[in-house]
Formats: sequence, structure tokens, C-alpha cells
Amino acid sequence: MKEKLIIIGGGGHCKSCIDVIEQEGKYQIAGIVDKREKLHEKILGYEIVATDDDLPALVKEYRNFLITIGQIGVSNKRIMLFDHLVHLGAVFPVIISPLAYVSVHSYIREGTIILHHALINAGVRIGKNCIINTKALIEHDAKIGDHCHISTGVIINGGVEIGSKCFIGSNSTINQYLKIGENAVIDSGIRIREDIQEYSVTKPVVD
Ligand code: JB2
Repeated sequence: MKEKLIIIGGGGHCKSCIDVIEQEGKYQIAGIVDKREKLHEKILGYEIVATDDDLPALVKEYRNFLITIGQIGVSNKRIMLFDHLVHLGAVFPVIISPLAYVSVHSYIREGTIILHHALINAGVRIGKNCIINTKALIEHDAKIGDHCHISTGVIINGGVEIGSKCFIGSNSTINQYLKIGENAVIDSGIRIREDIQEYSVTKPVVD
């Protein structure tokens, strides 16, 4: 029998996560946690059954949780909910789409989801509570810190180091062996050719 999983946040990113969880087939989604005004709504057939106030009781009843609130930029909410649930004793599995390629020579920490067609190559290390979104490519020996969102179609080249809590926007490319400081936000569609300072926001250059 499949283990049960509670997912936190029932918006757009949640739908992408549900699809991966269903395709992976290891966990049965037991319900969604969202805001009070959304109680009893259904997302792709799964009900919003509780609010954040119910998390202590839910952890007693269910073992496995996944944060399915997305993030554009830095997401303190994803981090706050993750840390709160860890404190309550929740378990965060790694969820991997069967359509992704994940090298056996890579290491992925708890609460991270690898969406469809992502490619994680040999020697890669990915931290906790990350989103490696659809079609992202993480090349050999790259390191990604905790609570990062590597968005759709991003290319992280070999040996890149990304600090915790970073956001890399869709279709951006990070050249090999660069370092991206923690809490950095990189907009979509940018080629990064030099190290990026922590807490910086990188936008496209407009002529
Ligand atoms: O504190 C909260 C909370 N705040 C917002 N606790 C809980 N349990 N849920 C919360 N939410 C819920 O997260 C909202 O009520 C809503 O249902 C959901 C956020 O949905 P939304 O569609 O606004 O964004 P998203 O985070 O799912 O997706 C964003 O990030 C993705 C990565 C979007 O911009 C997507 O386009 C993007 N792909």
C-alpha cells in the first residue's frame, strides 16, 4: 500500500507537483493544506482539508509532507512552513518524476521535488526543500543549497555553486564553476558569466 502524503499549498505549483506525485506512484495524496477561505475546494480532485493551524494534529496522523507553495524570488513562506513542520516531527520525502533523469552519483536532500524532464548529472548535490522545475539541467558536480527554486528550463553548468534560498528564473544559464551567493535572485532568460553576490537581484541588461 502507498504511504500517505500531505501537501502544503494548493495553487499553480501544487498542480505541477500533483502530476509528478501521481506519475511517481509512491505516495497517495491524503489532502491539501491551504488558507481557511479555500477549505473544501478541490485541486485536480484532491480536497483542501486543513489550514496551517491544523499542522500539529496532521503530523500526528500522517508522516509525510511536501511544501507545494511555489516561489518567484525568495520564499520565506516555503522556508517557514518547512522548518515548522520539521520541528513538529514531519518527514519530507524526495519526490522525483519518472520522466526526470537523476544520476545515481548525485545526492538530493529531503523535501526536494524534481519535476518532469529535469536532468541531474553525476556528482550533483541538492539541498533541502528545493524545486528543480520542469526541464531544468543541473550539470556535473554542481551544488545547490537549501530552499532554492531552479525554475523551468534553467541550465546550471558543471561545478556551479548556488547558495541557499536562491531563485534562478526560467531559461537562465549559469556558466561553469561560478558561485551564486545565498538569497540571490536571477531573473528569467539571463546568461550569467561572473560570480553573483549574496542578496543581489540580477535583471536583464536593457540597451
Ligand atoms: O501560509 C500559507 C499560504 N500562503 C499562500 N499556508 C498555506 N498552507 N498555503 C498558503 N498559500 C496558498 O498557496 C495560496 O492560498 C494558494 O493556494 C497557493 C499559492 O498558489 P499560487 O498559484 O498563487 O502560486 P504558487 O506558489 O503555487 O505558484 C507560483 O510559483 C510557481 C513556481 C506561480 O507563480 C507559478 O506560476 C509558478 N510556476
